[in-house]
Amino acid sequence: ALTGTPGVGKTTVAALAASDGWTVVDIKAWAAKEGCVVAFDEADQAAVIDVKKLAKRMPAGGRLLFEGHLSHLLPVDVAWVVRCNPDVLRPRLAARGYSATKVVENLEAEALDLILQEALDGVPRVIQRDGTRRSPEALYKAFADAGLGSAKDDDLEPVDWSDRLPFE
Ligand code: DAT
Repeated sequence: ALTGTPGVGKTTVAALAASDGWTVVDIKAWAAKEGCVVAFDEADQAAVIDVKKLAKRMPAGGRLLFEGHLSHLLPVDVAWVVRCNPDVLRPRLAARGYSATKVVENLEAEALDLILQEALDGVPRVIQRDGTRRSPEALYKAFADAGLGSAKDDDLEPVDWSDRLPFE
């Protein structure tokens, strides 16, 4: 799984992975195709995906990379968690036209390690890398170089943006 808070750089890394031989599955598009988009959250302005139903439709084998901020909830072997300093993330989210509430929610999620914690709860091996000061190419390489062996330990580059909390 290639996961992380919206705006951290997942899609950018996914494009590089695709050109390096990975089969990339965009979770949102795949969920729509499988009839697993169950609602639209108006407040969140986001599709609600039935991840449990989607998990039952997981294709097997190959170098498959599931990309999206819910991908770590699928029964994957490894999660790549992309991180980004909230100061850098904020203008990216604002540029997407997100509401002020949605921007703050995502910045809080990033500073609280929300996706990392979820990934650690459910995925056998978690690799975390900070994309804040890395080019997309360097970021992809940082994940690819960590290897994939499911027996290996988690490999978490430390980040701490808790001093930025709270956001407004
Ligand atoms: P995500 O798929 O996690 O929502 P994205 O790949 O669409 O994020 O990237 C969000 C924006 O940030 C986009 O304008 C590209 C830019 N970006 C992504 N990775 C970057 C990096 N390593 N350095 C600088 N900018 C980056």
